[in-house]
Amino acid sequence: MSHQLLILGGPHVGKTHYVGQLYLRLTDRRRAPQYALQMAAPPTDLTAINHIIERLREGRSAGHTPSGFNEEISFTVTNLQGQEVALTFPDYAGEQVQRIVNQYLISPRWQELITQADEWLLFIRPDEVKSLEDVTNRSRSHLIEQRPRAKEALANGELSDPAFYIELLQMLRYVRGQSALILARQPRLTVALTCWDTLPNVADAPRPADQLRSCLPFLADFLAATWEPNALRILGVSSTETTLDPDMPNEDFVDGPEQKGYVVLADGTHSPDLTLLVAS
Ligand SMILES: Nc1nc2c(ncn2[C@@H]2O[C@H](COP(=O)(O)OP(=O)(O)OP(=O)(O)O)[C@@H](O)[C@H]2O)c(=O)[nH]1
Ligand SMILES: [Mg+2]
Repeated sequence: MSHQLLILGGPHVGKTHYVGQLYLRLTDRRRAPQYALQMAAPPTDLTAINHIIERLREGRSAGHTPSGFNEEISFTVTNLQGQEVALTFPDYAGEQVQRIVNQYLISPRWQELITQADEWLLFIRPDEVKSLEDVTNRSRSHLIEQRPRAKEALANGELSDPAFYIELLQMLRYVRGQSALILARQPRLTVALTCWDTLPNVADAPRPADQLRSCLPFLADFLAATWEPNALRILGVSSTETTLDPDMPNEDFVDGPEQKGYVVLADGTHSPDLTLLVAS
């Protein structure tokens, strides 16, 4: 069995830090045996993750993935049933995904990745969702006061965040040759709400599905209407548990970045097992 997973997300949503922390979890000899996935064949080429691993070990954040980077990290893991799962993470600059939506262009490699994957892991960073208010998230009575902002967005050809994610998912399904009228069963979709530690209202809304509904209600409705419930997961993740500085080392990380980070499960409980985001 080969599970192919594609990480999707715009710029600055936490893709690279997650992949770095996942790698460190899988290679942590002491704790790795307790995780849902174990490394079976480590990546042969560490070029794409060397930089992020180095930075995490120093307790510093890494920068933006350069636009022409496009490295892929591939490794094989086994799940608790002993089945092998091949994970391929393309580490690309998030602008590439924005370009898919803004320019309606998909490179042959992206087309291949989108079509071959049996799971899409869509990273959304709620604390950076812009509140461009429109009829999808506010009642019409509020629209008068929002007119200047809406005018500016229109002039810039700017899509609101819910429109961006819905358009992206519709385009990806189209590229796979799927009709928008049929409930999506394949690929499985995992929406990961990233940088969970930055969210102010988790005490009131501890479940990731509720957070999605509060920050992107239009997208939450779209997913409920278009994805088979069994093929849809909405989870949260904090890869670093805190906001790291690019220059000032965080002393806690120097003792082991693999001890930081958690996944927020559907019921709102936290697990230190970062592999749960990619485990089937
Ligand atoms: N507070 C907090 N910050 C995080 C977390 N994960 C990532 N960040 C920060 O978010 C920013 C973006 O993270 P990246 O992993 O570089 O994001 P990316 O999606 O790879 O971004 P691009 O390479 O620009 O597409 C960085 O400044 C990270 O330090 C987290 O779990 N919590
Ligand atoms: Mg990156």
